[in-house]
Order: sequence, then structure tokens, then C-alpha cells
Amino acid sequence: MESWSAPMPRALRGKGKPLALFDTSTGVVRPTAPGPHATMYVCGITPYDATHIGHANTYVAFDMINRVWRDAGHQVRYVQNVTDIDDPLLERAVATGENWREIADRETALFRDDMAGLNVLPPDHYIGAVESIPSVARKVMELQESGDVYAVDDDLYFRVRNDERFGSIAGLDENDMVAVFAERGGDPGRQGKEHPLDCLVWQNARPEEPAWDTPLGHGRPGWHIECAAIALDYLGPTIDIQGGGSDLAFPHHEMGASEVHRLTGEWPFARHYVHSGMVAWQGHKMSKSRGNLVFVSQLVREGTDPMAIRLALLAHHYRTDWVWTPHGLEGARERLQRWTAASQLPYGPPVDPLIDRVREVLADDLRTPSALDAVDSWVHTALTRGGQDPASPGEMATVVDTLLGIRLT
Ligand code: 5CA
Ligand code: ZN
Repeated sequence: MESWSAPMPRALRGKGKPLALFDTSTGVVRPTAPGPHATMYVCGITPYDATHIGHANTYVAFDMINRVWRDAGHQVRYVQNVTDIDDPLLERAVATGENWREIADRETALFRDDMAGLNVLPPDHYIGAVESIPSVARKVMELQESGDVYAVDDDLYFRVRNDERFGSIAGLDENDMVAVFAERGGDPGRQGKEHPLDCLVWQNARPEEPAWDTPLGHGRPGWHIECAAIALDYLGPTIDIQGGGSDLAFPHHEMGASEVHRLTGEWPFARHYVHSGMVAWQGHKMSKSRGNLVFVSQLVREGTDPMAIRLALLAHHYRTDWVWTPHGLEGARERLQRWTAASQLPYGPPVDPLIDRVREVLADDLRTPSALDAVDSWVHTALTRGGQDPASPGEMATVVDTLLGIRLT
């Protein structure tokens, strides 16, 4: 699929520090230790209602990882998918009478524009589920050959119990896994399954639903195997980070890790499983199914600078759950104005201490609120006491663009 474009960050003096991040699987903050190439797979949208502030929060969090890695000298290989065929998209199409493909194309296009507006660096490969169907079918056949797949009616299920590591990404006990599985697209109660947690890898064609011809028959892929297949194809058997919002730890990333383990023998598939917090609005997590959404495009249409939206997101640590408020956005607007004013001064204080401080706090599990504090204090000094360096206001603008993705114009 076509990706989007955003200006590549300008290199800063010196080099950023190695990035340490919290890993859901081991439960600790530890160094990401990529080689020259750092590899990251971030789960993309299911395109039927894009882009709400929760989505934006997640993709900006992973954009920060991308930026910090680049600043530390890594070449980043970044892959993201689009779940352009899945139950929720088809349900939306039935509800509105639209064609599912048109909804997916329109919402994906909107998402691209929103990402470009938020100055999110594009993935190197932006891959749709539909275009991955031949690869998914091959992976399912491999799992069949190793005895990891069985049929219920004409649908195919992955035997989670064949993977002795199953359960170790999200760390939930079995009862919780069953409950969460039912809430997040799973079918623990389906008759004929060997184990309630076994997950669908291939769904046989249903009347009135789109389906594709493959050696497995006429049907469409299950959700988890889609991301496992795309990540394996584009990044290889072990990657540095797999990421998404915290609602993806289970079942999505758990199932994907087990599927990859059975396919390749590699464990863990991702050295870090990284999860961003959930944004709430009107008392609940913002979600397409509930409909309590604030859209990036709507705010921008109403005159909000996307950079103020990005600043409102960065004011929260990526792992916390938080509530979107108009007040928070207003604070971000004011901050953006102050930063912009300071970047246009004729003179400013030195920027090297600012660069060091921002690099230091971002490398420590992406402490963006502390990074904003550091810029605030530089800006405060510049606006109240000035400085002697004619280059530093412009350099400060470059620092916040490169490291925080905030363009000051
Ligand atoms: N297509 C799948 C992933 S393969 C999917 O989960 N799509 S999604 O459109 O439902 O969500 C896209 C990303 O946004 C996921 O990482 C999800 O965790 C994140 N997300 C969804 N709602 C919120 C929210 N309220 N706050 C923060 N992140 C959210
Ligand atoms: Zn995914």
C-alpha cells in the first residue's frame, strides 16, 4: 500500500543515547539493543473510523521511538499494517450500506493525511491485510504441516497449547485470558474447538462476505496471523519491537508470538513488546465500537494546529492511560505559541544543554513530559532573559522538530 510522506529529521550535533523501554513480556525497563538496523513492527488501524485521538496517541508514541533510534545512529526499518479486511469493517459496511473496500480506502487515506499532519514519520512498508493473503495462506499451510492447525467446520484454528510459551507475553492467568479473548474479537465458546483460546487463522467464505481463493480454499485470514505473516515477511524471524496500544497485548500479540514461535522456532519474536496507554473520552476508552471519538481531522478542520495536538499527546507519558480534555489541548496551544515565539527571537541561550537533557529523558523509557519541561525552561529563559547566541533560537526549533516531531513555524 502507499504510505505517506513527512520530512526526514535533520541530524543534530553528537549522538543520542541508547533507548531503554518497558517490555510488557518481562515487565521491566531495559535497553533496546538493536544493531545498525533497528526493526519495528507497529500494528496499524482497522480502517473504518480514523483517526481518533487514541490512534494518534499510539502512532505518535511509536514515532518517538523511531526518532530516538535514528538520533542514536540506527537505521530504522519500520513496518505497519492496515487491517483492511476484518469483521468490524464488514459490520460497518452492512450498517451503512457502503462497500467495505470503499470504507477501507477512504479511512486509510484519511489516516495517511492525519499522520502527515502530525509529523509522524512513515513506515518503510505499509502493508494491507488483503495484499498479504497469499503469504498468510502459506504460513497457515506451514502450521498445518507441523500439526498446529485443525478445522472446526471449514474454519481453521491454531492450537495455542502446542506452544509451551503461550501466555508469556501478556502474563494473564487462564481465566483472564478467556474473558479478554471474548471481549477482543475471540470466540472462546465456539463448539468444536479443542481449547477455548485456540484462535482463528483462516475463515472459510461466508455468504455475502468477501473471500479470496488460496490453496486453503475460498476464505479470508484471521487477524493475528495477518500481523505475524507481514512482520516475518518484511522484517525477519526476530525483531526489536512489536508495538501497539495496551489492548493489543492480549490476545493479538500473544497469539502472534506463539504463531511465529511454531513457524520459526524463534522466541521471543520481538525482543520488546511495547504498549501505549489508552486515551479515554466521556468516561470510557475512546473506541470505534462505542463511538466516543474525537477525530484529528475534525479538530484540524476546526482550526487546531496539528502540532498542538501532538504536543497535547506528548504531555502524557506513553504508558499511562489518560483522559482527553479541551483544557489539555488549550494548554498545548499556548505552549506551541510560546515555543514558536522563542524560536523567532534574535538571540537565545545555548542549546547544547537542552539537547543533552532531551536526549537523556527520552532515552529513559520515552519520558516526553520531562522533555517538554526541558524545552519549556529553555523557552522561559529565552523569553525572559534572552541570550547571546544568534543561532540558538533556530537550533532550538531544529531540536524540537528532530527529537519531538514538533515543527515550529
Ligand atoms: N488493526 C488492528 C491492529 S493489527 C487494530 O487494533 N486496529 S485499531 O484501529 O483498532 O487500533 C489501531 C491502534 O490504535 C492499536 O494499536 C490500538 O491499540 C490503538 N488504539 C485504539 N484505541 C485507542 C485508544 N482509545 N487509546 C490509545 N490507543 C488506541
Ligand atoms: Zn496487528
